[in-house]
Amino acid sequence: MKVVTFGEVMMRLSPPLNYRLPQAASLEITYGGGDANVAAALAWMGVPAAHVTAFPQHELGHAAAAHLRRFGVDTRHCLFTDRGRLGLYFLEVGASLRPSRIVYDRADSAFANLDPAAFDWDEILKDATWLHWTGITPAISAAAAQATADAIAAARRLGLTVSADVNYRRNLWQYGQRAQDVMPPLVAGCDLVVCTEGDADDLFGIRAEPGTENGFVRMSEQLAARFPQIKRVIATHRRTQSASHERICGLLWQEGQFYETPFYDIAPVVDRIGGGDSFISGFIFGAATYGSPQEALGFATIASALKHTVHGDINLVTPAEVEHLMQGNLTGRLV
Ligand code: KDG
Repeated sequence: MKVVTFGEVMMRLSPPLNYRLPQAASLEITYGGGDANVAAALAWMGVPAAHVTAFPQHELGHAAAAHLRRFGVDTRHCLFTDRGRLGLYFLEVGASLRPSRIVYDRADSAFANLDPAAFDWDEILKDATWLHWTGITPAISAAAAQATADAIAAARRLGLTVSADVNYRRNLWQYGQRAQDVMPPLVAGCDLVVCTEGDADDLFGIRAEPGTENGFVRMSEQLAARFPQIKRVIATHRRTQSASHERICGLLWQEGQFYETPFYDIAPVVDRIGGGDSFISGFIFGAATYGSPQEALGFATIASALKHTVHGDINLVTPAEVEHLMQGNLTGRLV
């Protein structure tokens, strides 16, 4: 198995502890991006994984690439260009009733300005088995959306499994094309999607009651009817109690069958960024490792729950740590 992901990587800057941004005298640096986080979590779990992106051709771009390599990600197909900057995002970690807050500073990035013709997807994907992308990627620019379409088309030609985390970020779609027009043909090329009932409504006009099992099943059936390539739909349902207390369960629809996990309590939440990326990376790992869909879903949900206890964007947990909890060594609370 080899997984390839495609999308922007940003520098993440956070004040220490629970300081607010205007108070911060120093900012801690790490790097992340929805798609890259999936590659890094998989590489950390021992699955060959490559990330493809465009970085600026200077120390910051090279530092971001080195960060991914540190966890085992293959960055050999990344472009280094002089067409823009490294995007930044500032993260204030929340506390109690105050939720986390993100401020983006990512306009004119090397990724937004990428040249789609610079990626030879047949070459990049030639020894891969799985392509994963998120809805963040085509939101960044028309060029990024074109490159996403090219990657999906090559993956289909080469017989890869294609997955997407639909992840509709309304505030990112600013380049003049509508997500409602761009996303459907991209999602049509996917075998597996992560999708919430809210995103299905906003993007595809699919109505289903949010946050309920029936709503999830109804949504999944409608997604599969509209996009016949889709065979599996996964999602988490969350019950956010406070900035430091989350409850999540996993749901899977697979060719007409429905699976779910219990709710897991996570308290205290150390870092919720990348929880969704950990869910899909866990599912990719679980689907390749276990015979049963229920086990794959269980692995994904516990991997995602564990991510909330790990600082940074990337889920640095091992299969053994997840499996230990899958074997019932938990009390309903992951602390
Ligand atoms: O899923 C985590 C991402 O949101 C984070 O890594 C930053 O890619 C990012 C984005 O665009 O918010």
